Parts: sequence; C-alpha cells; structure tokens
Amino acid sequence: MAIRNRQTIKPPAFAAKSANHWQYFIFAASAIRVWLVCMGIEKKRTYFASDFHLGIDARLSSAERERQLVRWLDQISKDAEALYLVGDVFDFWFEYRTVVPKGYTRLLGKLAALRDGGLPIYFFTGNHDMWIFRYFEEELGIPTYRKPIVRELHGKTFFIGHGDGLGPGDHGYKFIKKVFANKVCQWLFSRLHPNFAIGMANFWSGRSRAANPEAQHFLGEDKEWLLLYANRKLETVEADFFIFGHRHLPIDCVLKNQKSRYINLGEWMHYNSYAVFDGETLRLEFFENENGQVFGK
Ligand SMILES: [Mn+2]
Repeated sequence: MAIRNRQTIKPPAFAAKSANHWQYFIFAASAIRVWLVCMGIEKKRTYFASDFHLGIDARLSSAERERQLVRWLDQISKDAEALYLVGDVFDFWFEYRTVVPKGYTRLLGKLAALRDGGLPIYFFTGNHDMWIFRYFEEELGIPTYRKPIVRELHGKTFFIGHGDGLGPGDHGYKFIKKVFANKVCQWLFSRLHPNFAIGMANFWSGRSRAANPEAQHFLGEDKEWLLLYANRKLETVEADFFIFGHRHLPIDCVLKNQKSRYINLGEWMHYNSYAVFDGETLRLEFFENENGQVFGK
C-alpha cells in the first residue's frame, strides 16, 4: 500500500471556512445570551423566601398578602431558575390523609402553574407548618424537606433550612418539636375533628406568638443563635451561604472564616424580604417595600 506523503495531506478547503463559521457561531451565541440576560429572559436566578405566615393578618391581611405573594411570583417567574420556600409559609397547617385546610387557593394555584411550567420549587416545613406531609409533593410536584439540605448552585455551596431548633438553647422548643414530629402524636391529633383540632392549633399558634414577641433588632454576632450555629457548622460543612428563615429579621452577615455568609430571609408580615442569587452574587431584596433594612452588615 502506498504511503501518502504527509505534506500532501491538507485540511479540506471547507475546514478553514467551518472554523470561521464556528467563530461566528460563538460570537452570535454570546450576543444572544447577553441580549437574553438584558431582557431578563434567560432563567438564571435562584430565589429564596420564608415566613409568609399566611392565615394571620399583619401589615396586610392574610388574603391581601397572598395576592401580594402571587404578584411577587409573577415577577420572579420571568428570570427564576429555581425557587426555595424556606418554611412557615402557613401560620398553621395540618394535613389529614384525605383533608387539607381550606384557603390559600391563589398561592397554591400559582405554585402549581409555575411548577407545571417547569420551574423547580423546593419547599421546607417550618415550625408553624411542620404538619405538611405529602400534599405538596403529590398535588403540586414540589418536594418537601423537613431538615436543612446542602445544595451546590453554580459552584457555590448553600446550606438551606428553616432554622427552628438549631443553635444553642431553646430546649423547651426542641422538646416540643420532638413531640410534634412523633408519628403516634400526629396520628392521635389526626383523630380529632378538623374544626376542633385546627381551631385549637390556631389558638395555640397565636398564644405562642404572644409569648414570644419578636426581637426586632440584630442581637450581635455573639447572640444571634443561627449565626452561632452557622459558625459552628463551618467546622464540618464548607458552605458559602447559610440560608435560614425563622428569625423574622433580614440578616446578611459575614461568618468567622471571613468568606461565608449567614443570610436570614426575614419575613413577609412587615418586611417582604427575599434573597436572590444570580449565579455569582447573593443579596437580600424587598418586594413592594421601600423601607426594607438589612441587619448585621
Ligand atoms: Mn416564622
């Protein structure tokens, strides 16, 4: 077999042209991407919010707040890549095998529509709605988490959870949480008639709020218990962001490694605060509230 002289093997004429075409293609793709980002069409933002406490009235009534949340969801759906609802969406929820609390139709409908449209949504139970069982998963296709999770998003590590029962102290609550999470206690509670059981729970929920007036200021780096928890957790988990709710105060604080941050999502009874991560930076923002303030900076 004749061996072809190397020099005679030239790249075919179209190769040079196709390299050019390739460059054009890359240029066009980046231009389109810039345009999509400018238009807000490319979905690349991850949103986090918690503590809507639907069911009780605050600055707005619960019904008004629900509509406000739907407006917020409409707004973020334009560029959302994912949505994390980090607990206490409802002020109280108990789910029977065949019965769920009435109300919240607009929020549930909007979440269903977004989920059906392909938006990944992740739901965490909080201390007020820990008795959400399989409804969100089965009816809305939204996975429900009862404990903090660690997620990798665009190369950053997120530690995400509601935050109740974490950090030092609060032994009373930690005990009650164990009772509430107990399957036998849940079964017994579910034997009660909903009118009685949910009425009693709403009364309890209101009382617990009255007994624990919210501390509406930043307590300092040595006293904010979720910050202490995050600093401690850094010894075993290399997270860039610790995202919690529960504290009802929008907080953004650099942790002891001078790199990671503790973010508290605040709440929607007064602040309407949420966090948005664009793939590189994360910040707290406020919806329909021009007086929002971030603590701990
Ligand atoms: Mn809460």
